[in-house]
Amino acid sequence: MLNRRNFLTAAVGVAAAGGLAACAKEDGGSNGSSSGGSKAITLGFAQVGSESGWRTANTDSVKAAAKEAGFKLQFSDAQQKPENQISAIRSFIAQKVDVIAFSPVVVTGWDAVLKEAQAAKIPVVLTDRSVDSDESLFVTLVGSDFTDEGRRAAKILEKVLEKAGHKGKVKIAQLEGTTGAAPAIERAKGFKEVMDAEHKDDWEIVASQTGDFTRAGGKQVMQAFLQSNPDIDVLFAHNDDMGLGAIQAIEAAGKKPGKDILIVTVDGVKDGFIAMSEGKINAIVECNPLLGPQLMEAVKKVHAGEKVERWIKTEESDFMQDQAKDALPTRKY
Ligand code: GYE
Repeated sequence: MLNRRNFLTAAVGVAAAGGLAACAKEDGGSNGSSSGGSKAITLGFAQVGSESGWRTANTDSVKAAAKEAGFKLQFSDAQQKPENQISAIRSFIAQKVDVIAFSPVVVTGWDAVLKEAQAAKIPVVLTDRSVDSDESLFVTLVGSDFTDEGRRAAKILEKVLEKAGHKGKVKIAQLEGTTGAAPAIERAKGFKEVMDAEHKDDWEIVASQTGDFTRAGGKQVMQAFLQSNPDIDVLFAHNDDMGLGAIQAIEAAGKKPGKDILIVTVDGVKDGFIAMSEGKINAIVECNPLLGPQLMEAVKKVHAGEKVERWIKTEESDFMQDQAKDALPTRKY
């Protein structure tokens, strides 16, 4: 995974990867027509699935931006299964696409297939989620800093607790994303970092389990949490969808989401903002899914053998409940 510490080492990899992209170009890598003019870039994109509102917005953004850029897009939906993504990438290699982009479901298990892409001289661009593999195996990552999102969630929770006038111990339940996925690992890590540094004596995570980033998962796990820990003060959900599922479970248990249990989520999709404007979510840490334009820009450069940054990040904000109503009409996803 990328972090500031290994950024320099990563920068060295860029030169090599840039050379690789240039090779792919010279080889004529594309399977497009032989009309002689500039051929459309063929991009193979292996998406995670359709587990959340965030993912739907991300898929729409990728498809629209590829069209806008004039690329031929080979799109595959892995239904949250890494093995489906591996098959999709192998098929992109067999088709000799120009560039492969993918959002890895989990961080591990990619070395073999990434080496196959490298051997075929097809550059790989990661988007949204990162991998644990050697950084020479991909050119860049277009996506958010999930560790920072976890930190931001903890910092905004301080404000939420203050606003609610909560004093003393804070019992926190955490709904984790898909086990082994970069956003699940890193959001938990960032949150814990702030908690350990600043709230060691008053905050405690009393329950933490995966809800697989889905609404159904969030509802089911929250039901179990409420049974084993009826005195939860706070829910930190790694995405809005799990938070929305949990809200149903909280209401079914006769409690008021946003009051009896304070809720902080990540993403900022429209349904999350609606729940926040209804007082059911207290704060949202935004994670921008509209990565399409930046991704296509990176793909274009990589294909042309130009240098790109190792990590292309997006602008994000945090929202408290009292900002929800004003922000809702201008939300783009
Ligand atoms: O937060 C969640 C989605 O990888 C950032 O995946 C993405 C996460 C997002 O399912 O809603």
